[in-house]
Amino acid sequence: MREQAEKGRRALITGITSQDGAYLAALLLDRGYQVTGTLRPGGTVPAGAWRLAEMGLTGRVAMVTADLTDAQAATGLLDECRPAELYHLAAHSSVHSSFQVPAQTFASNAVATTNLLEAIRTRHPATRFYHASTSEMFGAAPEVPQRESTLFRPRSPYAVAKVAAHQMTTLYRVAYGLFCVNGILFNHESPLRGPEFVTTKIVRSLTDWQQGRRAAPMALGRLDARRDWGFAGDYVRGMWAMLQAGQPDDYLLATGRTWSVRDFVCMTADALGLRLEWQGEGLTEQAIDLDTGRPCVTVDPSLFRPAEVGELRGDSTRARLRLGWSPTVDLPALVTMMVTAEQARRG
Ligand code: NDP
Ligand code: GDR
Repeated sequence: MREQAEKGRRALITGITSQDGAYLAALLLDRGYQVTGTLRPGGTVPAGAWRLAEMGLTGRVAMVTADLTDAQAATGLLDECRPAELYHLAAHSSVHSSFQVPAQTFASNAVATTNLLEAIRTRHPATRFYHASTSEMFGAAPEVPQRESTLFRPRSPYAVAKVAAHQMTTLYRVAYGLFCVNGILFNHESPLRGPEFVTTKIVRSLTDWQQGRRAAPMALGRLDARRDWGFAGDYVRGMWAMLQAGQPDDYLLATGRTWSVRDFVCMTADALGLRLEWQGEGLTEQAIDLDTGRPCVTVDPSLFRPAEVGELRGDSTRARLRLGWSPTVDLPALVTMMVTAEQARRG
């Protein structure tokens, strides 16, 4: 682990308005860092500004606007901020919508990462660089659980772009000896998770249903998809630990357990006191609310992806052994946390 004092150390977080950006900024501020975050150009209020407000971070972090797909802007950003640690989180992060905008996704996720790596190589080689890699890169890999050594078989434009960024990050470590690491993070959620992702969609929709604010059933895509879901607060601790290690390397963070989307619906219903019964199968499958006799969950094939990732389950032994990292929140506790936060927001 590094010995230099953390107090006053400069950290730069691209995409600070992300779920992870908000948790990471809080962690770094607690440790005495000076934190700067990037916003993307356009719009007056960034989509994720509410996260910084919920975490009490508004005004405690410096903000810089930068288009990271522009190489000069990336270099200018590092010249201005001179970070000791750069956490690169900004990305087109929705797998589903990446099928609609593949070229934009590639620019945001792969080209932007390359621009930051070039800025480090040419002008700021002491900067330690974290890249937000993802379990989605494993895609159709037959190996379960997945490890750092598992071959990538990406199944979306998002994942293809992340593989490119991942391999570029590894290349800059190997070719130039820079401190560049990939954190291969499995799905992680929290009360700050965006509504475009299935966990928040389920929590919000079923809370609406339980409170009588929703009459129409919630339509979902693949109920059998299985994910290894953890808590974002645990995962940002792992990101930080990766940049404190003696040597740069890639690390996978996961809980090691996998659950289906259907399981997530059942846990959320339990947390809300809803009694569900599943009926039908395939496209006719639905969950009936036993108290009203009406369907509250149905399947909509328009929500299926052109290529799906069936099961993800990670083996984080390397991070556990070398970084001392382990998750502290299991999925039932995470669901309770998300439901409780959603209820509190509604007063
Ligand atoms: P979020 O979806 O919460 O936020 C995404 C961030 O990227 C926001 O700051 C957003 O800005 C910005 N952004 C969105 N689209 C673009 C774009 N086209 N170009 C540049 N910036 C953009 O992200 P998470 O916190 O969930 O994830 C953080 C990072 O980790 C991402 O790179 C994601 O791909 C990766 N990751 C996430 C995992 C997870 O389970 N959460 C797992 C593995 C990897 P704005 O506020 O303006 O919308
Ligand atoms: P994912 O997260 O694609 O894994 O990417 P998401 O929550 O979108 O999907 C998880 C699984 O649920 C299935 N699903 C649905 N998904 C959404 N969004 N909406 C639905 O209605 C729905 N019904 C079923 C999906 O098909 C999928 O199998 C997230 C993002 O944070 C990425 O940035 C990150 O890299 C990966 O997690 C790890």
